[in-house]
Amino acid sequence: MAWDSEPVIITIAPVGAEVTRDNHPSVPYTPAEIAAASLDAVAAGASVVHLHAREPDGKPSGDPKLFAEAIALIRAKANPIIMVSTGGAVWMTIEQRTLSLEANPDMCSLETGSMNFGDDLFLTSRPDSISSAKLAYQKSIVPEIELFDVGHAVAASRMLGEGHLKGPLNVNLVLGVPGGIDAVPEAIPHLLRPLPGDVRWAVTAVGRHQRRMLAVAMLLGAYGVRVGFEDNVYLRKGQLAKSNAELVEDIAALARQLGRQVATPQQARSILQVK
Ligand code: KMH
Ligand code: ZN
Repeated sequence: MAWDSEPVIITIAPVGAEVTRDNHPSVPYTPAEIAAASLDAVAAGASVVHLHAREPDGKPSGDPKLFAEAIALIRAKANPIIMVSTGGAVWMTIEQRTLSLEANPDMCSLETGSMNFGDDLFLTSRPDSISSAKLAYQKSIVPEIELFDVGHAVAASRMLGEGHLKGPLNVNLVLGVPGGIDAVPEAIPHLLRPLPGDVRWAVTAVGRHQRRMLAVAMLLGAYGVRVGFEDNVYLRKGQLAKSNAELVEDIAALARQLGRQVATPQQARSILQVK
């Protein structure tokens, strides 16, 4: 398939588990704030929303009620694909991380291995990964595999061969997390090498690497790219983005300049085979 034959799917990750209001004063915490930031981002061109939940004081949470509240507010006004995180925060147990699957999302992120994550350990054992995938499929939730390093791609390929994952795989190459693969163009083919040819791949890059690596990804034919405060709060060097939506507007404009159309939620559902 030609690199530009399909519109690019923009995922908005409005809040992760690490970013705080010390990094950006508008990091959304409550379900209402997360939903509002997501809806603005969808209006700007995002077609997938990758969600984490926070307590009102900003502490990361696995509480499915918080996820469900944000999801209901988003679905009341728009129809993006809703993806919940099962990566959660580094200190959460796998049980806490997978509670989000109870909130009836369309998709979920899924880890297939462990790593250093900054100064912390981010642990996902193979049995935990297999049981999380099983739980997602039982609930008809489509996983997106988060590949922070090449061993995660090898592990995903093995899980696919064993039937623990269903093809075609959706993967997100996460570049530049300290402890994972670095954010360089060469990382992309390196992460894809262990995977089958029909894999659908998207790219996330953290911090200052975001815009460059997403441009490379779009030119190489990635199905999707991700922006949002979870990964980066800057529009340009030294210039904070006004909002999550501004990051989406910027990457959507870049996509068009590079010759890629931007997918609508309906097109994203058809490309990713999500009902
Ligand atoms: N917060 C990171 C430790 C995911 O959403 O699946 C994990 C993470 C990945 O954010
Ligand atoms: Zn996440």
